[in-house]
Amino acid sequence: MKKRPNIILVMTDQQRWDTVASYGWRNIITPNLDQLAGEGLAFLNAYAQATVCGPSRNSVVSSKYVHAHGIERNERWLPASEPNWIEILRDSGYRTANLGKMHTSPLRLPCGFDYRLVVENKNYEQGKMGPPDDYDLYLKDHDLERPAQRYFETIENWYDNLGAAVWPYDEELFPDNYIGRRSCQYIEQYDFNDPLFMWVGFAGPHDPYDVPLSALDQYREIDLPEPVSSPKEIETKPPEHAEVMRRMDGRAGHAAIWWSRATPERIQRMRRHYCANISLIDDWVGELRHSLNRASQSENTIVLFTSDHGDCLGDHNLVYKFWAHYDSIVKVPLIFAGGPVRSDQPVDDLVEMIDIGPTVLELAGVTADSRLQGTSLVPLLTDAAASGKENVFSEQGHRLMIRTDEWKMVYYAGKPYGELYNMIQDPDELDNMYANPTYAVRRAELTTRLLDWYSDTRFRRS
Ligand SMILES: [Ca+2]
Repeated sequence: MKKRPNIILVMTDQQRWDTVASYGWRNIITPNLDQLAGEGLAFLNAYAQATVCGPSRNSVVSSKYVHAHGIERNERWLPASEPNWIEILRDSGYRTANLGKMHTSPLRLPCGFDYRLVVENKNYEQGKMGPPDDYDLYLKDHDLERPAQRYFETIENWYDNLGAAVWPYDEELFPDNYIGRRSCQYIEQYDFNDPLFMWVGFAGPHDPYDVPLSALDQYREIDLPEPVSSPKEIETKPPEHAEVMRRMDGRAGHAAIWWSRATPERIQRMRRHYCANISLIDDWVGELRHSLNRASQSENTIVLFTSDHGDCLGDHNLVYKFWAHYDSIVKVPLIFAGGPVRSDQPVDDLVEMIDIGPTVLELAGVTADSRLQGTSLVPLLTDAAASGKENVFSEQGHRLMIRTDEWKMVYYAGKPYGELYNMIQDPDELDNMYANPTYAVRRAELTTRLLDWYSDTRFRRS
């Protein structure tokens, strides 16, 4: 029997699709991701099924849309009756390991893994939100606690920083350094008698945008892109967009950002901190590959890099990800390299995060559960003539999004407003044409497609 490949899935938290230098922001420092994308294949239009952690990650693990698996918020997890392709891999003979963030609830749910090193969000609050995770226990050995909960109290003029902070402890204690180091150790200590599936979940670049000084130093002379927006934009968008920013302003707490304090310099600072965390993770992507090399497994390993959703970072006068389906939020990096994956320029085919599960199973030579709603990307990964999806979808609460090659529509259930963008002519999504009568037929056609998708994926049983 042919030796089955190891598969290493690296998932960051809240990393937008364009934060890879070779095909995104030219000034971000990501040499290892550039190399990975150069050796393999990167997707420029990979859509997350939801805009926050829990629903998005449950869609990845079950390969089902959010309304089909029903996990619509954080601190919830799939019931045992739902499919889980990690369990399928494990049952087929893979050793399955997760080091870092998964966001399961309860915290130590096996989720198909033989081994887990559980690390939650940077601002996870043990006691209040659940028991200590492995990172809390690690910090406790150093007589420390997670600092991110308290930045808003410990850092002077915190709300001027738009969430940016400098990591206050030894750099080796930074969560992503802990996760990266332990993941490399895991690879180097594993015997590889069985093929390995490893999910490395980094906690960054999720807010707070804290990062060790050595990573930040690389960005001292770098100007990152300014936010995408136009002066009157917010008036043409659903009123929720302005309302959430107004409500956060003046509120105290670890996750509040007071946008009234934003200046071009402060936004640059916020973006530099965010990117510096990505560069720190990029170093670990390189280290993971060195560890595979030291374990003599490079030739037989497929590496997959992605994230669970993005972050506006000021685009469209929004921060974070909760309130919209802009590409800054809902598109993520997706890179495959190794094994049968062709080496080619990034492709613009439309794909979805629910496609990851069927892809991994096919690469592993395992038959998929027929309940999975994603489509294997192996044809795209191996054949330049293959093509992606006609429509991709994402949802959050009462918002439903459809994207085609040319159009994106966001439907706000029960509301008289919505969003419609021509993604060819207006890729920055500034010109909302939802209420423009010229596009009424287009809007109706996209609405029908949404309804067909929603009904079909909700009730289809196989
Ligand atoms: Ca997340």
